[in-house]
Amino acid sequence: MTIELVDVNITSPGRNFVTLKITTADGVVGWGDATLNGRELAVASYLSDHLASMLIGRDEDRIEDTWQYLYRGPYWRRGPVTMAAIAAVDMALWDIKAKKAGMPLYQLLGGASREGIRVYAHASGTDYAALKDAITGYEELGYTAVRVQTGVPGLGQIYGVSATGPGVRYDYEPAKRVENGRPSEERWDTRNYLAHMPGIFARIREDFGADLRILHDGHHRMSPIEAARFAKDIEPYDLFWLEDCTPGEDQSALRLVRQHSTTPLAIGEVFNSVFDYQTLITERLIDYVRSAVTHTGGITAMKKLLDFAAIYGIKSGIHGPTDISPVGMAAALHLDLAIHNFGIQEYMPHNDRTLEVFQTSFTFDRGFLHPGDRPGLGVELDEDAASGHEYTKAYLPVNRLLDGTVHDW
Ligand code: KDG
Ligand code: MG
Repeated sequence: MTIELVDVNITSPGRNFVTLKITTADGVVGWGDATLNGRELAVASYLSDHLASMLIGRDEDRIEDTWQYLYRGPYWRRGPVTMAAIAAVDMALWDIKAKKAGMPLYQLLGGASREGIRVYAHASGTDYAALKDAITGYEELGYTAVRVQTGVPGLGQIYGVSATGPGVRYDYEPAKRVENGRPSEERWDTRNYLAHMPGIFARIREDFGADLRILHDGHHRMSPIEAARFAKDIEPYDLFWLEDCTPGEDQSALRLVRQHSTTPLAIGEVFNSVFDYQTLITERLIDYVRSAVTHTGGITAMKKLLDFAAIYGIKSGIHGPTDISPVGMAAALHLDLAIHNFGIQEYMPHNDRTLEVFQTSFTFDRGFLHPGDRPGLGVELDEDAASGHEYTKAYLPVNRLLDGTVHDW
C-alpha cells in the first residue's frame, strides 16, 4: 500500500503541540509528535512545505528506507527542526505498522522486557518547606523517584520551580505566552545555587530516607569546574542522576566532571542525533541518555542510539516534559517497555484539556506507567477537539546573570 494523505495539526490546549497525521490508501491513520517548544511553526512548515509531497505515494511499510531518505536525501542534516520533523514521520509509520499488525508497538520492538515503567515526577518548591510538601504528595501517589528543584536565595523565578505553589499537580510550564514579540527573562547566579543545593539534598535524605530516588537538573548552567565541584559535593546524598550539569554541546566538559566525581550523569534533551553522544558514550562519560524520541529522529533512531548505549552499560532516561505531546510520550513508553537497558522515564502529566484532545491508553499505577495494549502507539488525536484551541506564540525564557550577561537557560 501507499501513503495517501499527510496533514499537519497545530493545536494549543494550554500549550502548543504539532502533530503529524499520515493516512494510507486503505485508510490506516498514524500519528507523530513534531512539537519543538517555542519553535513549533518551523517544524510544521518543514513537514507541510518540504516533506509532505515527498511522502505521498511511498510505501508506508518501508520505515528504515523512509528514515534514510529524509535524513540523507536533502543533503542538510541534523538540527532540532529537521530531526523533529523526521521523528514525527517515523512515529506515524510505526503507529501504522503496529495497527496493521494488530499489536501494541512494543510487541514489534521485541516485546515487553518488564512489567511497568518506573517514572520520576517533578517536585519543586520556592523553599524547602514547599518542596517537602511536593515530595510527600508524590510519595503518597506511589512515586519512588522525584526530580527536585527549588528556589535559590537572592534569585526570583528560576528554571524548574513552580511559581503557583507546591503540589502533586505540577503546573510549571516554562514556555510563556509572547506579549511584545520577545521572550520573558529570568536572573541567575551560580555561586548562590552551589552554596544552597547541597543543604537541600541533605534535608531530603534526612526527611525521606535512603530509598527515594532523587534526581536533579542543572539545566546547562555550570562551567565544567563548577559542575565537577558540585557533583563531588553532593556524592553523600546518593543522587540517581545529575542532569545537564554543563552545556551539552561541549562533550569534553564531562571528562572533567567524571575525573572528580561518581555522581551519575544524565544528558541529551537538547541533542538530536546519535553523533551528539559519540564521545560521551564511547568514553563512558555519562550514565543516562536523555534524548526525546520527538527530537531525536523518532523510534528508529532512538532504538539504535539506546542499543549503542547498552554496549557501554549506559541506560535510558527518555525526556518526557509536557512539551512532548501524548503521542511522543507513548512512543517513549513503548521503547521503555521493550529495551533491555531501561533506566527511568520522566513523567509530567498533561493537563485535562490536553487529554481531551489526545485520547491516550497509557496507565499510571503507583509510580509505574504502561503504554497499554491498543494496536499502534495507543494515542489518537481528536481533530474536532483540537480545532477549538488556536496556536498561541509562546517562548522559553532567556536567562541572564545578575549583571545582565546572557547565560544558559
Ligand atoms: O522545552 C524545554 C523543556 O523541555 C525542558 O526545560 C525540560 O529540562 C527539562 C526536563 O528535564 O524535563
Ligand atoms: Mg532537563
